[in-house]
Amino acid sequence: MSYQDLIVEVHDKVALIRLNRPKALNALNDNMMNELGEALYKFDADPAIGCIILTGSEKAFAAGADIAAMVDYTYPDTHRDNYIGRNWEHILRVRKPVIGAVAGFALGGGCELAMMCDFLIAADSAKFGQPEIKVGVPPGAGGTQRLPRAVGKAKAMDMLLTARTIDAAEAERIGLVSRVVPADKLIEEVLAVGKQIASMSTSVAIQIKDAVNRSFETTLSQGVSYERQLFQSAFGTPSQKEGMKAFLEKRLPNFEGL
Ligand code: CO8
Repeated sequence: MSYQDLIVEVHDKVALIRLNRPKALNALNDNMMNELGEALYKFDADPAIGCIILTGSEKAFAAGADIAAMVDYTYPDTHRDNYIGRNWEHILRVRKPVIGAVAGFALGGGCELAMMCDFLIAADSAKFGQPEIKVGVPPGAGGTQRLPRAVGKAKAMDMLLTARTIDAAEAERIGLVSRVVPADKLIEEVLAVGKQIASMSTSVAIQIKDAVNRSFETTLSQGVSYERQLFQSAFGTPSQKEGMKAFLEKRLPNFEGL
């Protein structure tokens, strides 16, 4: 399948989706978000894929929602068309792991989209920010909700209210990204992480992702209870049999198709 605003590649069991509107620093428009949903659902349903990477260009992951497309919107337009809600959150329905690989700008809706990934690996060139206040709007794709959950209230308020941009080192220090790598090694490093994840049981990866995401929505005791059910049910799966037998037989496990 070919796309207008995405470039899509497959590397072994890892799908790499690149946002591709270079002239607008990957500003996120309707077509791109629709295509992103299509690509994500296609790879999520593909048994040959175990991990998905979402990235942009060297200059920008995405510099925000497309301001030129939004400037003349009215409230009746945004409300009637369910702006943002209709096509920005496909990524949240993907069951397989999604890694965000961020180089350059991840601003506004770009930072919000990045935060919808399961975790982020940043190039040392990455810059994160929620500058919506400078263009006269609050964030609309989860910035006021996911940023404080990721980095705490103080840093989130600071970023959201001042519109300041933080660099990759600060993003790693405050827990917004899990690792920082040299910009020229970003894709190579993230592909290696994706392949590591895809080499293990995809079913178990899906369960882990589901349980971690639940921890943000439930009480501790409900979350632990859910995890325990997953753990106990694992003893009815081929992943558990293969993984534990391989350990005792001192060989590498073969999780192919699991
Ligand atoms: N929307 C549309 N076009 C953009 C955007 C954007 N968000 N960002 C950059 N561009 C365009 C520029 O207009 C410019 O186009 P042209 O060459 O035709 O003039 C081109 O990309 C290159 O940009 P610059 O010349 O500005 O490049 P610089 O390197 O000088 O600056 C910056 C880079 C700092 C990233 C600068 O472009 C900038 O500040 N961009 C806007 C950042 C911003 O405010 N983002 C938040 C947007 S609002 C938002 O995301 C709301 C999210 C709500 C949820 C989602 C709703 C759908």
